[in-house]
Amino acid sequence: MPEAAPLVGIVMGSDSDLDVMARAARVLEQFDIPFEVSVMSAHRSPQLAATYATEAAERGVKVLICGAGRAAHLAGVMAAHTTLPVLGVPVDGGPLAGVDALYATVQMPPGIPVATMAVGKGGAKNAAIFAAQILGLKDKKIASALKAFKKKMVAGVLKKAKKVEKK
Ligand code: RP5
Repeated sequence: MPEAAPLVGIVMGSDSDLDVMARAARVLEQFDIPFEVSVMSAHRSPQLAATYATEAAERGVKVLICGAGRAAHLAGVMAAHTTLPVLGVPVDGGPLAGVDALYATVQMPPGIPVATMAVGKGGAKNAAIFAAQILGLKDKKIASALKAFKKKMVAGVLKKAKKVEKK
């Protein structure tokens, strides 16, 4: 069977971001959402990044998840070249532990929004859940998988509560 066309594009500024951004990929796998992963840089390969963002919608991609560290301009550059929703993940490498990437990702000028997630692995996970929520507006299977996911979280919290209460 041919592979389904990717609905989500995960892009990162460097292969050193993979440890963080792999969290997004794992979540999309759980939701059975087809995605593609690539490395491109707003600074080191700007033309590649611009072309990818410009062509993503035509290829059927619906959401972009962009992770970068340091002076993290990747999500912003992507957003400048597409009307697709762009979710930004500030990666917490570098001497400033992601604060630099957070500011660079979140402080977009009016007119070019980037939906900025939390710093690091938690943010990458949330970006994938957020992408599922966007896709779930039209896809009933994804919407019901999200409901099941929330129920599972409640069960997990109750389990933790019981464990703590026993102590
Ligand atoms: C950013 O610079 C990348 O997203 C990465 O987080 C950081 C460092 O890149 P490398 O020097 O590890 O390739 O653009």
